[in-house]
Amino acid sequence: MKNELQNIAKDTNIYLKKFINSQSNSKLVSPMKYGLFPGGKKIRSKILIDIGYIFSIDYKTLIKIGAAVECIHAYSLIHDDLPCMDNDYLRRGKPSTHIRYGESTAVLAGNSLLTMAFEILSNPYLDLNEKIKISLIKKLSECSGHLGIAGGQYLDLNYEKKKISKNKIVDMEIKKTGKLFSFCCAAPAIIKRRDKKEIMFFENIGSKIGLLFQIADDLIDFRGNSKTAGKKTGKDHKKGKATLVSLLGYGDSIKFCDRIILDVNKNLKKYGFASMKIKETLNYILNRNKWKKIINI
Ligand code: GRG
Repeated sequence: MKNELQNIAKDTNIYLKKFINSQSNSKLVSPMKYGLFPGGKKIRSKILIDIGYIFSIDYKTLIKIGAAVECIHAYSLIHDDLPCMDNDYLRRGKPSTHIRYGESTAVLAGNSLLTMAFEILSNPYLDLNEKIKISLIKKLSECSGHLGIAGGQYLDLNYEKKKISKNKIVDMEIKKTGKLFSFCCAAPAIIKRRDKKEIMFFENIGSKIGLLFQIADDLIDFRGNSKTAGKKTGKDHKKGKATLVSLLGYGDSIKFCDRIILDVNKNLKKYGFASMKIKETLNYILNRNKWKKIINI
């Protein structure tokens, strides 16, 4: 699992570097690369590849689509760290992009990564039918906008220091984090021109996996140490963030995650052996030993 994730990260980074280097240079290339490399688990690309496996989709095609997803993800991290958002100075074990390059440059580098995602999806080197490419672009823009990541981030900031219900936190976390995972799970079904119902089915699976991933991330913040996490921890509590971990506590959050995994596995049962890879990834996300190592318990 770890080797596979490392290979996916390596292949995604090679493609992203090749893509950026094929363009003319500009002053924003350096902060864009700083936000993209090195680091980043590429878990979203892994999920895309796992679901792509169910549909027998070519690995290289998935790597290119994953590269687009990683651009949006890196953009969200750069903006998330800004003083007007979560105001974090450390990301992936190094100073955040705005600390290294200044705020205005970080905003513009983030914006450029957002548009680069769509440059990648519309590029002729992505060997897919034009209609499929438009459907992918439509889905990724929907997942990123006011009903997806941006809308979720708005709620996350708005809920600070307030008493927020479990359903509202789940909705916020699905938008902020889950929607990008939804795209990763729906993209293979879109590529294979499956019907709307099946695409929705996979989007739903993605939302659940994203929620699981966000809770795991919150658990690291709750009990993790900054050095191993590569970012400042304990900040959710200080900022009064509304998270499922702060509402349910550590033990019930783990139980909540276990239920998500059971539910996703049950849903994917009909895809038989081909769903084995995604099942492994879910266990990796909530691997007790991994948490033990990260949070030093
Ligand atoms: C990106 C469309 C868009 C809008 C910007 C700033 C913002 C609005 C959204 C922030 C969303 C955000 C930061 C969600 C948190 C998701 C999360 C758990 C991040 C950590 O992901 P990892 O662990 O990071 O995969 P690495 O470093 O491994 O890539």
